[in-house]
Amino acid sequence: MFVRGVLVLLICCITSFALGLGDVSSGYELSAIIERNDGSIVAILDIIESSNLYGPDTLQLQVTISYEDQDRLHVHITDYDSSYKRWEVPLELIPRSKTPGSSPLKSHNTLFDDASETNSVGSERGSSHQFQFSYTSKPFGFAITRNSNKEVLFNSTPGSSHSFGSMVFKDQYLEISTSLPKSASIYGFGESTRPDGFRLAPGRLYTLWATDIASANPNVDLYGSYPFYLDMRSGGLAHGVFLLNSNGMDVSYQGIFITYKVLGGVLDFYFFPGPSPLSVVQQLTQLVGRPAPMPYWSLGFQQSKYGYKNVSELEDVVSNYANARIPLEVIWSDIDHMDKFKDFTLDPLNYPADKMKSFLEKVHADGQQFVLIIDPGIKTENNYSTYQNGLEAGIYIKDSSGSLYLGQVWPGPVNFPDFFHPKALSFWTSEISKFHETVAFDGLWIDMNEISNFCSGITCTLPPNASCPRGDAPTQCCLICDSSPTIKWDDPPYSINKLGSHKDLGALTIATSATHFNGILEYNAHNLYGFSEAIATNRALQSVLKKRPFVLSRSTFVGSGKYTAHWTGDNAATWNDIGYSIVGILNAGLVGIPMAGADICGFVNDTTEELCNRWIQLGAFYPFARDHSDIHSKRQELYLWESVAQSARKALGLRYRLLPYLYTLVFEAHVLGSPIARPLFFQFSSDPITLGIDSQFMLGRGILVSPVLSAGATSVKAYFPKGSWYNLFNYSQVVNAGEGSYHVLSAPLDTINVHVYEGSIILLQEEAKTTAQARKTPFTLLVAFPLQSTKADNSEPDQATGQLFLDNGDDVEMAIVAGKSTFLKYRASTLNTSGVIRASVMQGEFALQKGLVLQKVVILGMKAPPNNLKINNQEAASPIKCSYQASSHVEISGLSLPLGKDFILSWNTM
Ligand code: MIG
Repeated sequence: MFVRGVLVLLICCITSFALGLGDVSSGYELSAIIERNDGSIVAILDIIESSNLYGPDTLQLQVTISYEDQDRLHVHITDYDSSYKRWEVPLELIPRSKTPGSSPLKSHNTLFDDASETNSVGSERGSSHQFQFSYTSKPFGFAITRNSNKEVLFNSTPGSSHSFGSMVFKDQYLEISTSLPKSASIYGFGESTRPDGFRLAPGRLYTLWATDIASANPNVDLYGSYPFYLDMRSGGLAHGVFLLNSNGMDVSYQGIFITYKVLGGVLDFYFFPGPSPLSVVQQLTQLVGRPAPMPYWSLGFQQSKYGYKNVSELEDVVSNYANARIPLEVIWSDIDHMDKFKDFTLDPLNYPADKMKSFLEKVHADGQQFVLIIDPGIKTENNYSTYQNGLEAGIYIKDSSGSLYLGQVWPGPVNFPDFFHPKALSFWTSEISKFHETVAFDGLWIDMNEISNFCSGITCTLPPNASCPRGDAPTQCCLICDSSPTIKWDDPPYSINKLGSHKDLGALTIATSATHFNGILEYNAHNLYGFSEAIATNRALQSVLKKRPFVLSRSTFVGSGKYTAHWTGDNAATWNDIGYSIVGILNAGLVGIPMAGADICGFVNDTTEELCNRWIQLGAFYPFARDHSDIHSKRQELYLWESVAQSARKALGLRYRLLPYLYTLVFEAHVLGSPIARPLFFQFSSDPITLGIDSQFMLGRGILVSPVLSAGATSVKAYFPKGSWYNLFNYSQVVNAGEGSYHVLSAPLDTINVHVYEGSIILLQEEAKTTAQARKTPFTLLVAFPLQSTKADNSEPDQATGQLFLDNGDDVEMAIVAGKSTFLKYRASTLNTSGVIRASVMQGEFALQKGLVLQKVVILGMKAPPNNLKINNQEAASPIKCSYQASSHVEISGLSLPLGKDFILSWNTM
């Protein structure tokens, strides 16, 4: 060990460019640098000394550096020989242009108060860029520095400590590193299950290769791939780094550096300056696409199970929810309804079309919804019209011999639609449309899209005369497969750490030598399959339903959020998994997939009463809230245990009251990219304790959720950043956190702690069985002031702000449009003995047409009951009542203020 260290040191002292131990290549040197008219810089690099490890080096590279916008620096590195085509993520998936256009970020960033605030923090905004780009010539490396404080954020030049090697660029292997200060907190590189927590732990390798492996398995590459990280530096400044590359990769985080080892494509980096973590996500989603608008109903509670045997089981579940007085919005169907697991079919015995029809009529009449599953594998069967239609359209993926790639999933032998094929969308839309005539589903669930395959083979064929799938073991491969790699795409020189054990790229999926339209290799496009299916499914649903689509996808990529919601896959019913779920949801929100959830009560294994009880308390505050379990697991509908039912009524009751707030977050996500569920540091980035907190999370800016995540506990130790926090269930049990502190809160079995933060204004409605019913109830405006004003002198008022967005809930467009939606801002302030709440309407017509009314105002943090209450400068009179409750909580009831009109409510406590 010792000798080795000395050796490395000597080598790098003698020649800075000779290979160090562990280096793959000597790196490149700058040969020319050109400044173009459009302000971009092009650098030409030559290899210093070529090596053959992992294949021959690309001898000459072209680096293009451009500021596409104040909020985005783009560094693109590819082969200088432009006739040699390297793979890049197609523009159809992530549309991007080189010219800075008018930015939606700017037109919306005044809607939500801190969005504009955070964007102005960077002092250099307005005229110049937030970053500085610099480079070293030999070996070539580049650095990105934050202009405002000269902090180096990214630096790929190997340092004297030689902790990482030079940049490598080959056909099937790219390597680049950046140094980091030890104090940086790094987040991202999903998707995997993270016992370490949300903040990355030094020493870990993150492998990005979409794989159908249960999320119950920690620290392995799961269903999605997110080559993005958020970097939090001291003082709370944030920036983001996105490597727009869909190839398989290993990302190794070593505390003081990150190394990417990528199987192909180009090095296509985007740097986002923040400087707040929220603005980083806004900047990222401005590039990759803003999250899809979600139908209002998708915020309701949803029940699913793999293994509902027939229509009457579904009926029972729905009516049991009603009988137990637990809200149920959506009933789901897994692959159980299919005829022998074929997409777009119904099992004639257990799910006959006529029974489904009358079941769904009732579901819809009761204001509820129905979502069902489709898998990508289409059974290769002669009389199966879906299969034949796909054949005619010629849209199936091919193997390396040019035949259709034969895989095996639930129905047995299948071909897979290629969603890159220009004819795939019309095929998919037509199948969805025809099936919708039989089964009036409201949304679609796309599973198995990694793509999952029960066989692993370069080419597979059907065994003669054998039954496939085997009835006793349907998941066992029954095809005859040749799995000896014949070409370089099946067995690249560098092996990523797939599943933690360097499994073949083609294991559990299709061969990487398989081809899509135009010869696109699965090798390159593998991580994008779920993304491409989500786009097609979203578009198909929209044209069939003529409404806002709801899609739930298992496999996702950065940018998928523009089309789909996401769940974290097959977790387990354990106390560990309930905790991991928060990190999974935060990781999706970080890359623009804010509508995320985990299977409530756990998917594999049998849940327990206590676990399910705690899980519905937490799950009630997931953006996407669905109870789902495996065919082998015991039933876990919430009404099965009285304690769970009671918790569900209580926690979901609050969720339904919060629907206007949650829906406004959906809108904010759609126009700005902001996550719905956020880590605490998104709001309190200058408080370093928040950087490590992931057993609690926030909904938007104003609500903190502090669940119980361990067995037997009846209290929870929770961190409260500085200020006053009010329990949202009863407005009492105020936590006054001073400058930020841990508090032990009581959490008996029926209780989850949910707090609202000072400075927030939140719109509430009433509890109801469905979101449609909840939408008919009157509104309450909740205003939270600090319990004790912390302002030093008496001249500055305490402030609170909030917003409200409302529309039909399922129009295709979600936007502020006259007559179609309502958007309001609320602002309140209080000083000494007087206070005022103002509603300013940006669009009010929709709310006026619907006759929506504000009936109650709750003010928290009042030292004394208000006196001299005035509404629009008129003395408030009967039936308006004002009561002062415990814990400085004031309730003004009997109001009937139209929601779509401005108002001023003022008081004086003298
Ligand atoms: O091979 O459709 O993650 O939610 O219940 C398993 C059956 C296929 C995996 C999904 C899970 C779903 C299950 N599916």
